[in-house]
Amino acid sequence: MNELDWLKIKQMAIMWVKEASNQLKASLVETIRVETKSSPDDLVTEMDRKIEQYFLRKIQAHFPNHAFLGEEGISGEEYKNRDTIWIIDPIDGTTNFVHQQYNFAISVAVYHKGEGKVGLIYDVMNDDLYHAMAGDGAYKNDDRLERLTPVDIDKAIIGLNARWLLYKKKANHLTMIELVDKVRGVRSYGSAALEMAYVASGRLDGYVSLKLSPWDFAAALVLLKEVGGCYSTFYGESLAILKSSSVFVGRPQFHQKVIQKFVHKELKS
Ligand code: 2AM
Ligand code: CA
Repeated sequence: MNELDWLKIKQMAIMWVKEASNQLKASLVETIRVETKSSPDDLVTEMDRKIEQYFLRKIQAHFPNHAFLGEEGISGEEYKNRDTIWIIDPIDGTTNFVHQQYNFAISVAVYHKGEGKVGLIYDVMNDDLYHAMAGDGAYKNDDRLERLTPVDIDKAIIGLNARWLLYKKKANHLTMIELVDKVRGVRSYGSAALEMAYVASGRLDGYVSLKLSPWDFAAALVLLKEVGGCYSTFYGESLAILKSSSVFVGRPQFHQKVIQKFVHKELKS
């Protein structure tokens, strides 16, 4: 197989995602070991590590020249100098996985020379696969997603974690509060990847987080690009695919308007 046959790569990735999701579902009936990482709210389970290992083994076996970056850091630092990189979150929404057994996703992206080629976000419990390949459109299962159209701020529903409304030294809680006040509704599902898949499929009009990592957003950007969705940091800067940062995604025009109205005002004051 040609190493850069993106359709084949996408099909293989889908097969692995489905197999990994079976492992995750089977684990829900067992007692899962849970630990904390950076804070008491930042959870990791043995399943996060097991699923990441599973993908790493598959990718090493089939694409030994590709690099691998996963949330649990099993691959180390070797990802830096390769053209093609797989960016994987084995469980996005680990807190939901542990506490609710619902609203968690597997997120898989393949980037080549910095460009998103394949993006998959799999809603495990609903059996909904959001998938895209560069230039080929984005899909929810068999349905092609429509191009996103603009929406007015006062008619928009956005995804936002309520913690960003709290006062913290570096956070922009007043800007967030103002944004929450002006939109029509705010939802919080607890899985950044799923929430951005909802933006790509039109269920949400925007999603904002003040801190995400590549594995949280890499696949979503591939989907969003295919439907004309906009993405940047919350300050309107381009996202660097291998760096953690704030992330703001949304419908065209709505995205720019929010940055102009709320963020730029805050930066000037
Ligand atoms: P995770 O479950 O893969 O850690 C929760 O609002 C969303 O933010 C989830 O998608 C979660 O991804 C992500 N997130 C990123 N960094 C986080 C952190 N340090 N603690 C908790 N959630 C984090
Ligand atoms: Ca995760």
